[in-house]
Amino acid sequence: MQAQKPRLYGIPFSPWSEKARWALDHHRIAYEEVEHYPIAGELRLRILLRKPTGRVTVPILADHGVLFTDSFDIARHADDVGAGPKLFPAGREAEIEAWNRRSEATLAALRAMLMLRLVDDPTFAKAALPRTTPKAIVPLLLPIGRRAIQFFVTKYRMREGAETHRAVAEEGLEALDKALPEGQKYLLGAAFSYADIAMALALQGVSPVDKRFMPTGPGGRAGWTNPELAARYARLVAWRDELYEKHRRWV
Ligand SMILES: N[C@@H](CCC(=O)N[C@@H](CS)C(=O)NCC(=O)O)C(=O)O
Repeated sequence: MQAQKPRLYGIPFSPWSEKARWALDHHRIAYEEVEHYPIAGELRLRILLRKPTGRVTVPILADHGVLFTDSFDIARHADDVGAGPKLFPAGREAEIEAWNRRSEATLAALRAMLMLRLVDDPTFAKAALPRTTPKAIVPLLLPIGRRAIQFFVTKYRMREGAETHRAVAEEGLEALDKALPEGQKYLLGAAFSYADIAMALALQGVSPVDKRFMPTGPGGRAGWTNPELAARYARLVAWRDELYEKHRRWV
């Protein structure tokens, strides 16, 4: 009998889910993907995690009865069981953890900037409705789409510290810029590691990666691009693109 594959609950266009997918694919781990739909899928996650209250997020990896509920933990697990070169080289764990914290803060700030910009945009409200919604009733359901986005804005407390998101995002990008002097390919120096994956994905809200690698979410390229930051950090976007071309394998 074939052993059951691990299941990855995730959102195809979410940078957090992509971090987990990249680590699993790097290690050639076979898994089954289960698409999570924000809001509509919340109850299923609560049942899976047996967590009736508090915040639930994806990615989640269910591997033979063990649940890994954060992209970082999924990547560590992939490194423990996988076949590819280590993404967490011995002795560098603390450094990688610090880059991951920076990636989280930068991404959360960029996501908040993006959503607060689009919360009143009717096209974005439309994208929050299930893809199968009959065209004729879309206009009637737009207020629900809008409420769904507002729920998301509240869930991640995006309005709190609305003035600081930009500074937080810039701090993360500046740190990355300093850590990668001209010609340096990897954050830890000689080898590709999870620090590179974490920070490459932090750029998803500056300028999304080519759609060969992952889809761009609701709002499209224009919505996900921050033109000013993309121009200022063009060198980092180019670094990210090169990293993808060289290291993003998929199964
Ligand atoms: N620290 C977590 C953060 C995950 C996170 O923020 N996930 C968001 C990504 S947009 C999510 O689950 N959104 C869908 C939802 O809230 O329903 C991780 O790295 O896994």
